[in-house]
Amino acid sequence: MSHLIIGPGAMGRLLALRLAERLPVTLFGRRSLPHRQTLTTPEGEHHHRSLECLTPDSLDELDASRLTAVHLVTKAYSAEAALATVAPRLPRDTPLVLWQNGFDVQPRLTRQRQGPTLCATTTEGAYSNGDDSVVHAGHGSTWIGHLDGHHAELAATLAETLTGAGLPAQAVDDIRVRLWHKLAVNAAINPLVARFRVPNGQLRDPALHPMVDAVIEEVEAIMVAAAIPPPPRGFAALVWDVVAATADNRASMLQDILADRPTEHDAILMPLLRVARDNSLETPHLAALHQQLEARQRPGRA
Ligand code: KPL
Repeated sequence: MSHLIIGPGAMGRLLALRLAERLPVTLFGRRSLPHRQTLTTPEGEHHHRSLECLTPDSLDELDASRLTAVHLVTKAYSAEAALATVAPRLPRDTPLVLWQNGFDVQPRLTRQRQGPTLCATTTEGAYSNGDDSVVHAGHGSTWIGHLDGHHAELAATLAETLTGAGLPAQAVDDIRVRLWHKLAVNAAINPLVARFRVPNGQLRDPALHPMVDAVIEEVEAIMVAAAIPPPPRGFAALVWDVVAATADNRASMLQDILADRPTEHDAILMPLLRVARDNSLETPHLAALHQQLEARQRPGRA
């Protein structure tokens, strides 16, 4: 039995290379990648492995009848298009795991798909070091589950598989809450570091700290309206803990801006702005951040 990873970015390749130490794995992406890939571990070891890498042109080679699970590890904005390329070849009951940031594709695909659809969220750190090399920058944890708590056995099996492959994972029945907590962290950190082009830790500077606090305040009110329970020490502690733990990191949205790629601002900010609108909450800071990121992506932008 094998796993298909759709999306050969840093996280997709980390997943593929870790799983490939124990199971057959196929990687699918829009463009071809070298089959021979190197994974550098957080301990500085280099693991070399050959992966089956398919593109839309070679998709006929996929043996979908043997798939245990498909992992969709693309950016949120390209998830549905990437899945649509492969979906016609998959048995309808193939389990799918969604690894996207935000809370956009998850409810839609969970509703639309016939097969079991789980969501995962992770704190594993990885970055790409060229087309044939990925660096596992730091160990983290992964949580996996169905938005309505279904398919507990499947979530447990997949968590066990990931853990066995060196990515400690836990099956949970509250993945919806965990995704919203991650969304709160991403909303407070990503747009601001992208706007000011600074590493996460610089948000602690006196000039930027109040801006983060203002966003957190809006997010807190939205979470109350959305009936999302706060994390044990509250949203502010959660955000500032992540800022401290990832102080030297360039957040994913800043990396997207620097590489002139689209950003995930819709997937991260729109779920919050929708709850705010539906509950008549004033969220000037979140709205302004969304507007700035949206303007950057419109044709003819400055
Ligand atoms: O998830 C992240 C991201 O970069 O998208 C954070 C937590 C902000 C770490 O950089």
